[in-house]
Amino acid sequence: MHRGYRTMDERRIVLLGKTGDGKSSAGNLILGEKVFGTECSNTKSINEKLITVIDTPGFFDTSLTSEELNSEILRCVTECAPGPHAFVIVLKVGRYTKHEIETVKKITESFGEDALRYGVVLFTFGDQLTEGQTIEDFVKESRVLQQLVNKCGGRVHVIDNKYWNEQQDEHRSNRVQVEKLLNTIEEMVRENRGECYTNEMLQLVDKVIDAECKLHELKLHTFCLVWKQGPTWRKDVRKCFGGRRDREIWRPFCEL
Ligand SMILES: Nc1nc2c(ncn2[C@@H]2O[C@H](COP(=O)(O)OP(=O)(O)O)[C@@H](O)[C@H]2O)c(=O)[nH]1
Ligand SMILES: [Mg+2]
Repeated sequence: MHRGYRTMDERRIVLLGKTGDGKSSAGNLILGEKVFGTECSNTKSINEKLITVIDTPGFFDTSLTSEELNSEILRCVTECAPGPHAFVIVLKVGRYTKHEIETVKKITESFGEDALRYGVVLFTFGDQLTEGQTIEDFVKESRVLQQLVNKCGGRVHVIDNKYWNEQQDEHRSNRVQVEKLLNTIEEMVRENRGECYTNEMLQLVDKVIDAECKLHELKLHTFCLVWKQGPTWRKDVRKCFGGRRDREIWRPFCEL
């Protein structure tokens, strides 16, 4: 929950794609630190903006039922309520097979075609591009890929997590490419007038988180008031709530 940071300019980025295509590695690269692997989301301040990256398991490539898939998605997107500013679709440079087409189809089925208004395609394994080939050239070779990139407003970038970390050539440098990716996201946020992608489920999650935060603040406030009243009050309050240990909400009062 990052409610406390809400006053700062925040960008929430969700990484989507197949297992093994480099989502977690791309997340680490964007945040400049090895955080993904075990974690689901992480936030760093970059260029005076809070960048939250939400990594996802490869739920689009498993045999989950649509109900299970939705609950997995819900678990992950809870981290970015009321919604992400960017869906980064991570794909490997290589053959765009039926499997990849299926993955992209599942993304649009789960979030709606509208999600691509917030979409950026990020290719990994960039070192597999042939000499002098740009990512735009590579995309042009496949009609389906070109269609996907077009639907994402032409937004496409490429990194290579293994070979481009020390490269000086700006086309083959992760540092330069991540900078470009973040600039593209900024431009997209401007085009979308600062709005993030949202849907009913995300809005509901947002409301629950807000309610939890308010409840927490209220409990803290009441707890401080009782504490200030001195030992007699504390004893009485403890007596009053002592038998209600079953509910988490009363626990601070039991320990007064
Ligand atoms: N050569 C190369 N290997 C990569 C690249 N990105 C990820 N990998 C490797 O591919 C494997 C899967 O990467 P990971 O980030 O865990 O993929 P995820 O399952 O989508 O999160 C790991 O062994 C990575 O080191 C890349 O751009 N180039
Ligand atoms: Mg991963």
